[in-house]
Amino acid sequence: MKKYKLETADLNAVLQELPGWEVKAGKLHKTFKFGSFAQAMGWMVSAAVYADKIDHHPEWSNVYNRVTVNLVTHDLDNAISNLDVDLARQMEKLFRGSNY
Ligand code: H2B
Repeated sequence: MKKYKLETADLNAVLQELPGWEVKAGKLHKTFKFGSFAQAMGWMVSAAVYADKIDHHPEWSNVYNRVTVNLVTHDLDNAISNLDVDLARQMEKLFRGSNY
């Protein structure tokens, strides 16, 4: 998929549809909270499979049942791109679609 930087207006529109996401330190950011460590790990594995499929990889960290995610596009000089939004949408879908 072709990657392109999102302009501020487009980014703001996208943020309206992504609950809990914000731009923090220039990155698309959210902390997900799960019911357990196992659920957090399961979600991370599913998200990682998708990330690898689209060849776009998150910056993220886990502490027990929380996963903090920062999405940015290194190849576009650390801009937020359509691929960051694509990955954020999939993360939401996986989060909502499971019993987290
Ligand atoms: N992930 C992220 N977050 N940003 C990138 O620019 C990026 C990536 N580039 N994953 C991809 C891999 C690139 O290095 C490969 C060669 O397609």
